[in-house]
Amino acid sequence: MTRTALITGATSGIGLATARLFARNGLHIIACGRRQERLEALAHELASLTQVHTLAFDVRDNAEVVEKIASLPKNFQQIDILVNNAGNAHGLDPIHQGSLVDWDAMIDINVKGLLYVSRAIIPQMVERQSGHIINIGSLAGKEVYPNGNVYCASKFAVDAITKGMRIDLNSYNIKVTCINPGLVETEFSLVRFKGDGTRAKNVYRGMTPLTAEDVAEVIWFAVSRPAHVNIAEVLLLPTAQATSTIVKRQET
Ligand code: NDP
Ligand code: 8X3
Repeated sequence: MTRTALITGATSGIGLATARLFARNGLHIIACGRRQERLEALAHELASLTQVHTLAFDVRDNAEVVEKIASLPKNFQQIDILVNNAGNAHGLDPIHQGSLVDWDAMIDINVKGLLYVSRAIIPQMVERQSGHIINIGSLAGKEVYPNGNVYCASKFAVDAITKGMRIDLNSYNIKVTCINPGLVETEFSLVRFKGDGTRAKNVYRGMTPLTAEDVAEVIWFAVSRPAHVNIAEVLLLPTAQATSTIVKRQET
């Protein structure tokens, strides 16, 4: 039977590339995000490849998360793969100067939002005793870098939640995977720097970052393994990146 994947943050970057790759491989897609017009464009783009349903909601709003998932039409109600990808960094400030609005956004989206979506979907996987959860963590969830403080904390939380899921869901035959990328050029830095395109571009200056498609390929590899294989976690870096702070750049 064709599997259905629900992908959060499918309007941009890693989530969008994953939706496209999953669709090319015939999976049915539930594409989520807040930007309705982008979801509609994606549904239109993928319609000739597979069955697509879109859900526009903010992962911060648990009532909306529950309502939207409950609204799925019958043929999309069974979710076999959950890709918890929605998230961003907001700001890059030392801890004593950080914005509380930015801190709330990162904790509410990257941590609580991932939990809300998971809580709404995992019970059906437990009942069926099958399913695969892919959490998108980060290199920032493995090491802390200057001014990364709360973003790193949110991704360390994703790492801990992933490990907790794997333990608690072990007896239900549910796979849990964490994909941890380093620098990926998406809208991520544009969001982090509040639309400042020059600052965002500078993050990737003089080096070749990962693309969203590079990450999507690893996600696809994880979901396409045989039933007895779980890719527990992957750390995926651009060749030019050794750690969060050691990046080889060609300076011009
Ligand atoms: P993008 O900014 O390109 O994509 C972020 C996605 O998250 C968008 O689709 C956005 O959709 C969605 N999103 C953000 N906030 C919310 C919200 N409140 N409710 C619902 N959806 C939301 O960034 P990336 O593709 O790079 O990021 C995807 C994931 O990858 C994130 O978890 C990020 O932390 C992680 N990551 C990114 C790295 C990078 O260098 N780019 C490296 C390591 C990890 P919309 O705005 O339509 O709601
Ligand atoms: C995104 C990668 O290094 O900008 O998680 O934090 S980094």
